[in-house]
Amino acid sequence: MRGVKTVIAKMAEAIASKKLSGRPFTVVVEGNIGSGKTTFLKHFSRYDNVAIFAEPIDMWRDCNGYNLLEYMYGDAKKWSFTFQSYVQLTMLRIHQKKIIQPIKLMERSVYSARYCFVEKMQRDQLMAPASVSVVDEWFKYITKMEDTSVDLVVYLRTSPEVAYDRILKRNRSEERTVPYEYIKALHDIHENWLLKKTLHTCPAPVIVLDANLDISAITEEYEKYEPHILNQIPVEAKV
Ligand code: DCM
Ligand code: MG
Repeated sequence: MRGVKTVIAKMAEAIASKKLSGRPFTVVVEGNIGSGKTTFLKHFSRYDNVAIFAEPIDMWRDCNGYNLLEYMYGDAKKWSFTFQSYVQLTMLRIHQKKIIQPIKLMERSVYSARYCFVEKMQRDQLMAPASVSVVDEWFKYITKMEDTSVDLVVYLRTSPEVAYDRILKRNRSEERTVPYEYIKALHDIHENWLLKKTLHTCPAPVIVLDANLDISAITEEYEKYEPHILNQIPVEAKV
């Protein structure tokens, strides 16, 4: 009888561990606008064991016909709350997506939405304190009730100048009015959140990549960090 109890206890323990619960090793790619997240995701699309989820920007551009991204950049005071509410919903849906692959690679997360973008809008008073508190109540509920856990954060670290230059070059219509100061402030927020760890909380260990490198050199940088992502080698271990 005792033996059976021990076996059951051991099984319960194993089921509780993420391997048997079926949760994939979840990696989120974070970084400033223009830091090269899409290029990073493209690199990993060659691996069959990785399920890739780009940011749902097409949904933000077309919420039942409304381009919320355009509204937000056009009149931030009026639309930031609406936009970030929809970002939170669409990001949650990606966190919830079930996959068969052992590794899940996501572009951004509910965490950067709250800790970087809502943070910036709050500081600029583009979102009223009451609106921020509504976002926060949803955020607390979502992260408590749903499995939004993350195993690894990949921080694509750029200088604000490089990120801004790339934004100008890619010329996304909604982002035409984004000033350099906005990118610099978002840079500082990312640095404080993921590098200095002085802002909010980090959802997982962080690896920092030099994302200033141009396209010809960046593959080598990606490959250097691949073992952490593909083989789940702990961040502290040298690769
Ligand atoms: N964005 C935002 N708030 C978020 C996430 C993204 O305002 N929570 C904006 C920043 C960019 C665009 O959406 O304009 C996403 O582009 P990228 O992936 O290049 O950063
Ligand atoms: Mg992108």
